[in-house]
Amino acid sequence: VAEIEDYAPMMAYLVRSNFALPAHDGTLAIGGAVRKPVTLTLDDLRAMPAVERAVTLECAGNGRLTQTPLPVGEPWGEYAVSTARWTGVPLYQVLAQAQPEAGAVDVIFTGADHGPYYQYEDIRFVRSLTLTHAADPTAEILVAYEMNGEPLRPDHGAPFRLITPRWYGVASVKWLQRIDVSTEPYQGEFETSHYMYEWTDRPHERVTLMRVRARITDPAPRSVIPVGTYTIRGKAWTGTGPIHKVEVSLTGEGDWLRARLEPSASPYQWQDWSFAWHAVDPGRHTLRARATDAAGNTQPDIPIWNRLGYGNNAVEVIYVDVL
Ligand SMILES: Nc1nc2c(c(=O)[nH]1)N[C@H]1C(S)=C(S)[C@@H](COP(=O)(O)O)O[C@H]1N2
Ligand SMILES: [Mo]
Repeated sequence: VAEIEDYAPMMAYLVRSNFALPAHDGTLAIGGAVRKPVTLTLDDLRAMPAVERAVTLECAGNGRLTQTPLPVGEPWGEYAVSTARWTGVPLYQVLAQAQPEAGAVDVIFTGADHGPYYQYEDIRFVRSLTLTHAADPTAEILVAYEMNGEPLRPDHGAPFRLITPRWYGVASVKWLQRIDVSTEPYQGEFETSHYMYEWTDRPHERVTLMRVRARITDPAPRSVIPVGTYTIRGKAWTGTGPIHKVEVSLTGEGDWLRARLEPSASPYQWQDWSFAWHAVDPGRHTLRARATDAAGNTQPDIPIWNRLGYGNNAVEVIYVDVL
């Protein structure tokens, strides 16, 4: 999919790591509640049939800055989402080699990175998925070793990482070092303490699927455009896709007009949308874009506040001047 490169105008590919770049010994150990523990190298993974998937990853802290009061955490403004082509082997095939035991419930993924974190002197980056999800061929989770046709770069998790489609980026564990099958539900720091929605009015929830969201990529906020027809363009994505519709509002009043939506180029990749705006009135104009997905989810007008500021998918509002 050559056009992946063209997405660069939206933003350089994001890098988000909780710790310093780790050393990795080049092996991936699969153990725990399995009948046949195995250790694989990059060559072993490359010897298995490769698959390639275009996947959009968004950091769950994307857009945190627009929440009031400002939540704690990395102050992501608007740029923590991107799409790349990932090559690797299906996770279910890697798991099948080790033969999970009957009665196993969770699969624990350990990254090679570690360091001080809140009350911990030294903690590793660890995340889990249920065995049902991890071993489901249709979930299309990858152990990926290439990004856009190049060996994975150190920042992005070399030599190999998990790519978990539809979920926020945190579920795509980089510098993957161990996969352990567990007969107990896993309760790690990075899924039960951080990466939790701490709602004010209902029970806390784990951060899982990406929430539906549209972004305007053109025009840029605060730009000046000439009187005439201007094609507004953007991207829309969701963890419960595909996107069903994108609407724009041009007055600040919430009079929603249907945008043209391109079909998905792949099931896990953002979709392009556009709207031909007859920008005939000089002056300042407010533009909004709102997506609705196949599951009927749409975007709120105001971010839904949670203490750690995750999953902000409020409608984007920009203004431009027509001259
Ligand atoms: N081992 C490890 N994997 C990790 C992280 C991390 O800190 N350590 N950060 C996660 C988060 S929060 C995000 S958003 C994505 C970002 O992936 P990228 O840096 O390749 O864009 O990696 C995820 N995988
Ligand atoms: Mo993230």
